Amino acid sequence: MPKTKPVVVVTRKLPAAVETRMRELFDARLNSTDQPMSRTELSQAMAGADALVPTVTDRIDRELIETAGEKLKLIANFGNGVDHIDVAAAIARGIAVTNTPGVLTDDTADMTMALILAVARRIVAGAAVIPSGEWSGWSPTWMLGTRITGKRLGIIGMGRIGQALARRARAFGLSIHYHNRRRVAGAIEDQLEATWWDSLDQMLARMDIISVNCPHTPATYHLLSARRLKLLKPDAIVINTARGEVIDEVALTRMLEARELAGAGLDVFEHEPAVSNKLMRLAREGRVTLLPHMGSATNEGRIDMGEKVIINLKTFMDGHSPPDRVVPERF
Ligand code: 8YV
Repeated sequence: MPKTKPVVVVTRKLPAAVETRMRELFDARLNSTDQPMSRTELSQAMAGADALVPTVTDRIDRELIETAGEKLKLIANFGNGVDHIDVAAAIARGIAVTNTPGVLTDDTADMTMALILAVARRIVAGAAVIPSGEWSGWSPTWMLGTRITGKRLGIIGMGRIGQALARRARAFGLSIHYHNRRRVAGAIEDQLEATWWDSLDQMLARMDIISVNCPHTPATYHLLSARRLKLLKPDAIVINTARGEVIDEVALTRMLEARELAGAGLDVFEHEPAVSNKLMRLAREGRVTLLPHMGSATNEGRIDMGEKVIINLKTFMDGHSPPDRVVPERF
């Protein structure tokens, strides 16, 4: 008798090639409508599945994990960040958690660089002029932005994405500074010509551009607090392609409104998908650039992420340790 395939519930619609492979390998329960699952639907899925494939839009908290059935042994996240999953609760219940590191590094670093340029050089406001039909011609003092060459970039979180951003930023003539829990290897620092700041406060006070590239964990929640944001120079800009929760968004908005900061480029928000009216107003005024969590949104990236999920599922189902198991020390 053929062995029954493991039941794998996927909470959102994934690229076609990924879904096809999942159907071949597993009893894949796919989401053709792409409507996020309700809590009840998630709970039902977790009660009957062998593995769950959630995304950043699913909140897999302790309460939900407690409703999991005996069968559920793996949460194979489609995405790198796992702050929407109570990993400790899952592990305590004997459920392994995996993620998809590495494959979205370059795309996210590209988008971070794009936001730096967009904010400093007013690309979004400029791009709206011609379609509006209101361009009357060039002027020496119009649409002036800020030169990025020679400026200081302070990267918070020098992991894969922080380092990929540093490589790009150096090519644009920015000097690289970083704050990280641990100083990175000397060889990496040398290669990136990066200056380590043990004190985040001291780094903040001296940078022209700050980019948040660390994961959201209990230790990084509101790392850029109201107090720390006040340390920034009034002509500084703040970029975030990591997680909204790392910045006190209310305090950031207040400072932008008061012109205590030059601008911000945000791809992530504290209460996604909700974005405050105040931030939206600042965007309409061309003072901030807001993107709808697009950092890793490339066809290639999403296929690579799906393939990572499949490798994690398959290895686990075959009785081995999956390559991207999230271990408590790492989150
Ligand atoms: C993903 C991300 O698109 O991987 C991450 O941590 O933030 C995004 O780039 C998202 O997580 C998919 O679940």
